[in-house]
Amino acid sequence: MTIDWLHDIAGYRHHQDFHKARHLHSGHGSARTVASKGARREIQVVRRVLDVNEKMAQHNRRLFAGKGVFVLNMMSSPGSGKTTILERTLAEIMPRIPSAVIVGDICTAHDAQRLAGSGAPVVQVNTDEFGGDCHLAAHVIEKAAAGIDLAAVDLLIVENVGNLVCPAEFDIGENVRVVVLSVTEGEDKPVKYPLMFRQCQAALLNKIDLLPYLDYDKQRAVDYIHQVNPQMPVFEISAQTGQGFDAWIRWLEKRSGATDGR
Ligand SMILES: Nc1nc2c(ncn2[C@@H]2O[C@H](COP(=O)(O)OP(=O)(O)O)[C@@H](O)[C@H]2O)c(=O)[nH]1
Ligand SMILES: [Mg+2]
Repeated sequence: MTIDWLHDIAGYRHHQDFHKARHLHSGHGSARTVASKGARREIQVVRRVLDVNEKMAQHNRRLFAGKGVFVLNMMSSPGSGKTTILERTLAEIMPRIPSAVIVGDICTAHDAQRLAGSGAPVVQVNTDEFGGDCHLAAHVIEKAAAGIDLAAVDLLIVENVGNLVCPAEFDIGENVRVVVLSVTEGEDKPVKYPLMFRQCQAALLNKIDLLPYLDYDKQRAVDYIHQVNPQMPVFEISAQTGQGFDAWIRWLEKRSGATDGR
């Protein structure tokens, strides 16, 4: 069991460029008074950041494929239950499917400490060391993965920084993307943040154990998800009780090629 600390990623400027450009692009504050020529230049910065990231993501994809590692990128808003889902998921699949985790947060190693109990190697990325990024970019994943013995791993799970916006824009070289939506977040997040739901191949609707205590229209949430992504499988789960986990684990095993015929 190892927890590695990744604090020093030199020369990282994506966050500042990306967000500065985004804000100018959308006309925030004084940016409206900036000449359109300047705005065009800033938009190009966004493209460049994403182009560089895409190249790095392709590099990662080749690296992981070469080692026979399947990569899952799990995303959601903060607190929807990603770490709790992963604790239970790893308890179910380890050691049958040798797995490792990269977890991103702005500060603290709390999640790595929680996940280390699974026996999986865990690398914690703290993005406050390079600008407080609200997402994990491809080159961060490459550096974090260097701390993992990929030859000993079949499944690499990335718990992205809690955010329903930015992580969806950054390919990290993953094979599959999963979004978690918890029932305490309201039904309409899929239509408010459609890119995230469009970009993912499955949705986990978490905390369904709380439904009896909430005024929550589950069918409406599922309909909103399908309005954005009509084919998306939606797994209704409770990471607290384990309800719905069989179907989720079966899907994960099938997608990762690790199925044992269950
Ligand atoms: N009732 C209930 N609480 C949950 C469930 N999953 C997670 N939580 C709680 O939600 C909070 C945030 O969970 P965490 O896994 O840290 O979310 P993350 O920020 O997405 O990684 C914690 O207090 C968890 O105990 C669930 O299925 N049911
Ligand atoms: Mg977490």
